[in-house]
Amino acid sequence: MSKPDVLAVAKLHPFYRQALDAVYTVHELSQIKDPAVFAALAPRILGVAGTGEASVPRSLLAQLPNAKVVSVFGVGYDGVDVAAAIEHGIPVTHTPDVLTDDVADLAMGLVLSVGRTIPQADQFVRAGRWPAGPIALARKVSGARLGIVGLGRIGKAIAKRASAFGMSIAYTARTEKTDSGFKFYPSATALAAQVDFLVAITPGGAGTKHLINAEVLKALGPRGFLINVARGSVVDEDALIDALKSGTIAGAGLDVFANEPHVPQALWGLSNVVLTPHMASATTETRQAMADLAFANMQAGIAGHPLRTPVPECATLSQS
Ligand code: NAP
Ligand code: 8YV
Repeated sequence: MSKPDVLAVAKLHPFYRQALDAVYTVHELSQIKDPAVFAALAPRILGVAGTGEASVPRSLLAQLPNAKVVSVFGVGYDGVDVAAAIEHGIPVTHTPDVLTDDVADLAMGLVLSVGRTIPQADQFVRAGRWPAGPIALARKVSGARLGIVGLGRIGKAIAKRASAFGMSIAYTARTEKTDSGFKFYPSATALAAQVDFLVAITPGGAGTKHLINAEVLKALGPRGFLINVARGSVVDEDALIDALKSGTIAGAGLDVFANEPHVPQALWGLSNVVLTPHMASATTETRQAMADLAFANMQAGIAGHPLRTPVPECATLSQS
């Protein structure tokens, strides 16, 4: 008997792909070049598999009359046109919580890396420069002021870690969290002016595009560091490059970029940045947990069972 068909709209992580392959026939959208072939396949597609960065536009959803779920391997789902998915009665799921610890760990790793210049120090030793004299002094992290842009699941986990470093914590978000015990600022600019390290950890998409702009960077100031573990779209990358070059801010730790996997060459040569390749959730343990959850959501969606983790906008849709 042939296996049910699902559509992969991005290169899937092997853990997710292998789980899907065992039960479904997985068709890779990027490999279907002939519109007639796609038109013939489309009515058979029961589920759509994507990643946190994958694009699932209205035009694609409109061609999948029998799709029952979009299962995203990632907590962010800014590439999915959720309004269109709801209109077509296709619930969207994602993988919250299981990656929170890892992303918060990497955010703190970047705070420590930029503050204490750990990657630069590694290069200093490897380049044989130590015998010629000591490395330049770094910045103290313990006790410094941390600002979190987006106090959600991951933002709170970052705050927990930073508290253990004796950092003072403030934040901005769409709404004040009075039970958090942290000081709220109504804008990223107001927050940036009061902190040493500013960490962006919001969703991507239109609502947060260039939330961190030239004005925010100016407020962060020449002793301030920016950490971005959110989405590349959240930061105005051109303004950031200008700010890093001119000394408007002290430095940056960046896990996400506007046009991944391409990182502007202007950033490569800057000694005050630490760059990582969108790897905040990339541990074996977490990627397995994400794959298990994304697969469970796919199976539940196709079987018409309750979804494990629908995105908030689809919570009611998935119950009907
Ligand atoms: P979450 O629990 O939904 O938290 C999102 C937070 O962002 C909320 O506090 C929300 O404010 C805030 N926010 C949304 N729009 C905002 C705006 N315009 N201005 C200020 N704050 C805003 O999500 P999460 O699980 O923490 O994940 C957050 C994001 O991290 C994901 O969507 C993804 O983009 C990113 N991420 C990146 C990686 C990576 O590999 N680098 C891995 C995982 C996640 P309210 O609470 O007031 O609504
Ligand atoms: C993943 C992410 O790297 O969860 C997210 O939103 O950005 C990351 O965990 C990504 O989804 C996998 O491609």
